[in-house]
Amino acid sequence: MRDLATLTRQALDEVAASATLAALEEVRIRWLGKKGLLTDYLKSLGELPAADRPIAGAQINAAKTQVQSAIGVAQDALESASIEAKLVAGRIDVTLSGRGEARGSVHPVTRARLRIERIFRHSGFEVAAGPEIEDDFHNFKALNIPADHPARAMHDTFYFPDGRLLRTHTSPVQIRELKKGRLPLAMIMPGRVYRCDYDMTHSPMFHQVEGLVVDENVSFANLKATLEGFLRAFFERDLKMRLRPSYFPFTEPSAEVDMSCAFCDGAGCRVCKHTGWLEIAGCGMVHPHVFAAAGVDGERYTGYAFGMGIERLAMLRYGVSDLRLFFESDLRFLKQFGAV
Ligand code: 2U9
Repeated sequence: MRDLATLTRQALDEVAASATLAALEEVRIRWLGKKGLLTDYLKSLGELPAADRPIAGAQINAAKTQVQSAIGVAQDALESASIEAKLVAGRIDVTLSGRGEARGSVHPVTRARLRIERIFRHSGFEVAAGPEIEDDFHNFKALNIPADHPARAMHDTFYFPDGRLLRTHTSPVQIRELKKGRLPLAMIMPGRVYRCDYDMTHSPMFHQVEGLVVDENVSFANLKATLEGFLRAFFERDLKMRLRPSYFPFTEPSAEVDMSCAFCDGAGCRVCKHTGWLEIAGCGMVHPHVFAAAGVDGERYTGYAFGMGIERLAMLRYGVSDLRLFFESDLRFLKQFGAV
């Protein structure tokens, strides 16, 4: 048993001297492995008289445990040291100058939208958003477009098998806002809309901004002033505006909005097809049926609404002649638009 004390000391010294995890593993195998020195020692118990075996066995096992736990402690220490060394070696110098610092640019449609939002916020409007997947009620029924209404044919709608649909205009957002019952309100709702239509001048996804103002005594004159103020701010031009009577199911009376051509100042050019005017928006006073569907008291409140296509506004503002350029992701086109 004196031998055992010497062996244990020797094993512990070797553990303490192991400078790497690999060296430590070798020590473990040499002492505690299947053919290890302490393991062999345990096997030699058979040579002892039967009466001595239990005590000797317990002593050898205690020695094994002691060596095992010393190995565990050494292993933890070596592992921490190795992680620490890796962290030190891999330290990143964040003060070094970067590579490839080319700046992206803002998409012209986004740029136009941000410009629209800034102008309306400036005159007290809030900006609201809503879901692009809508139901029949919010996209059609509440907007005075019942199932058999001819206006349904004009909105070439994408339907899901369960009857839901991709909104064909941002008007359902206004219905959702009106249903909240917080009046008066002045809001614009910019967003993506979808119509099953694709040619030179139509894309299945495009962007609209609609506006809604509801209060007591809101008038058509207020609508006209708001639109004229917006167009002048957006185009930074002393342009003229005119309204032509029109029809929308959700407004009454309704009008189409023309502005004097931003390219020729009304003199006539290719862009305005020599009329001097560009059609830019639709508008009107909120129809009583719409107020009723959204739970608004139409005896007390009146409201105006308008709608515009953001791509069209962007084309006129930035001089883009083809709608499809907005959707082709051609970097040569997109790179011409800087930061906002
Ligand atoms: C509610 C009540 C009324 C929104 C309106 C238009 C007229 C309009 C088109 C312009 C070009 C869509 O992008 S476009 O194709 N929009 O002409 N939109 S009035 O009227 C509403 C909306 C919501 C509750």
